[in-house]
Amino acid sequence: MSNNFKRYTITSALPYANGPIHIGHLAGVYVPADIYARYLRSKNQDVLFIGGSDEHGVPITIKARKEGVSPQAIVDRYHNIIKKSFEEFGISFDVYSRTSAPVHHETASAFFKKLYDEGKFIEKTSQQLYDETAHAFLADRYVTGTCPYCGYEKAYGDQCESCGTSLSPTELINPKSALSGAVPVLKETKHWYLPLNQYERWLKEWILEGHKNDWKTNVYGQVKSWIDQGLKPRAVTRDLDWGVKVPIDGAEGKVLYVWFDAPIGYISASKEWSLKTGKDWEPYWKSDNTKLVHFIGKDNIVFHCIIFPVMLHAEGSYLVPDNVPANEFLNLENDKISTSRNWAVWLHEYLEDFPGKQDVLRYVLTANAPETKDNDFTWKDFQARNNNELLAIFGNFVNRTLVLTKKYFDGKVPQRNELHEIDQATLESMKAFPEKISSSIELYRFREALSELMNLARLGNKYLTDNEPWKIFKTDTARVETVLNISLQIAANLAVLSEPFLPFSAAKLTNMLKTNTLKWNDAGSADLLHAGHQLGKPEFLFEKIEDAEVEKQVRKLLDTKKANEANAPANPAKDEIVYDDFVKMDIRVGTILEAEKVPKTKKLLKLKIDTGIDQRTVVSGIAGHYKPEEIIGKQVSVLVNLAPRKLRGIESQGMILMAEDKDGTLRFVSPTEKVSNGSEIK
Ligand code: B3M
Ligand code: ZN
Repeated sequence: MSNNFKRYTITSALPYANGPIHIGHLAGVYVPADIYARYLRSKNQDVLFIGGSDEHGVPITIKARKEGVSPQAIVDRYHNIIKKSFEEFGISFDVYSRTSAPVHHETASAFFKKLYDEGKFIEKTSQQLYDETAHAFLADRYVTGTCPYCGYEKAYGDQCESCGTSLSPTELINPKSALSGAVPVLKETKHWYLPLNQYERWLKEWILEGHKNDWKTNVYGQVKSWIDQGLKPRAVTRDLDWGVKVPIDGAEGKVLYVWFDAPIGYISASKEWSLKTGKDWEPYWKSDNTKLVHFIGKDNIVFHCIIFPVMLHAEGSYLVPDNVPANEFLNLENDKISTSRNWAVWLHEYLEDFPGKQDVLRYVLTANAPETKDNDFTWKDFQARNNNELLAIFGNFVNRTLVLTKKYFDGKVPQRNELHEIDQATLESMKAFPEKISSSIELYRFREALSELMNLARLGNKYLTDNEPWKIFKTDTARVETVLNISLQIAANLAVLSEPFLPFSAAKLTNMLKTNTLKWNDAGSADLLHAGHQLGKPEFLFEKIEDAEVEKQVRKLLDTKKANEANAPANPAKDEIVYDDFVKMDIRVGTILEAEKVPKTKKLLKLKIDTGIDQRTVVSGIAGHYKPEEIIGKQVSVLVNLAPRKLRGIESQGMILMAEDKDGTLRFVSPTEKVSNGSEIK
């Protein structure tokens, strides 16, 4: 570890307490943060790992309105669900707080008041969007509209989730109130703004110069484009009633903007920790020899790399982050994870369906972490990684080593006798792993670090398999003693080095080896277990995941998709037309006489249709919906005056009208009773 930091403050994005945690949150933020915290503790570093619920903000009040309950009821429900699921999943926070706590309201309003008293804000009266039906100003997610930068039609008033641009509500095109659906009007109101533009030079110096080599490119790139676009003053108050009240006269009915108050939640959580432990929180936020690291998802970069650091710098007594290793997004079965569409694997449900398998999910989410680009989680891959990696390599190696030691030496570590070349080479390789894994973790490359850990398990597995101690026990017991001694040293190294990634399995292995005092700096040694040391009872670290278990999960997602489609609103009507536009189309009833697949295509059928006018060929993209043999004789609606066009070399003279259902299924549009071919559809 090449630095002189005396302590580490690790923050993880405070999840909105308006829903449970899903695998996207874990992969993006909480598993990497936990690996980093556990690793540093194993290196005997002084760590403060902070978590908590973000309980203000419009997403919560919108949910409360929808359910007809108070925002406090919403946050109480989800704060407890989230906190419990983190605990069960082994996210080892030193404190897990919440921004509705009094300590946070005190801390956040004092922070605001200090900046206000020192004149760090700009006070501005402006026209804001107002919903006259709901009698409410429309801040942030209370208003949606089209993003002026990328055209995304469901952008929020404070941020476009599609291109990440932070917005102000009046920038939205065709804004619509999320409260009443009304088109908002403009109404005068006063707010306080953080003049980010005044800190441009400082930000350029601190980040663009100071961190161009050690911040991840996805983070550095987004920050640079933000600064290059030119920073503008940012409103830090809102006309809302749920949040931290603005602590100055003339601000009745106003609260701190959630993204002003939430990051201060890290500080108030530290104060809460301080009250519980008696330790002083200030060095973790104010001493130069503290390393502050924010773990977040990419949609939070601007708040953690620009806005919150400007707040801390403007306040004057705080550190700014040494690094913000934001991850990209994790998708699920090739679709964006979405709370509103329930397209997610919820942590609390995972823990119910896969009890005791926290480490399997930690492993898969780290191995597939979206560290530099969005990545995908599939249940097939989850099963494969468990069965082919954790079970077949790590688990198999450990189990064979322990079972053989029990069988041959009554569970006592045998002595090491004369070393063969393979023994020396193996021990040499083993020695290098702590540093390999360490250096990847220090660079926040947790996927890389994990694959190195698995390489150590592979080394042990190969060493044991190549030496086949079970074949030579009777003829060369001394050799078996050496082979198992070395295998046990590798197992003991795995117990230490796997702890940050697989804490539950590491604890089990540590218990089997009876090595609970070992820490990171002990790893690499070939003498972690001395001859004669009594081991515990061997037990399985992992078990096979059967097809049925993952098929159940995939079915659950497909049912969700179907339910979404069933509830999805029909597409909005197209622009209005006049009667003359309609009468141009000549639609007739026809009967399908012949049908065959178009070779080398999956979608096309070639049909021969009696239109009552003539018999003609029409090529139609319905092969995925109808079998040729099942549609002969069916009556269909045919647009007969559509200009002919060639499809895969076949001239199609018209088009069959199809009804496309929400799930994409295509169905003929046919008369309910038989009519003559050529009947006009009007
Ligand atoms: N509540 C999480 C999000 O944007 C947000 C993070 C706050 S960290 C201070 O989903
Ligand atoms: Zn956009």
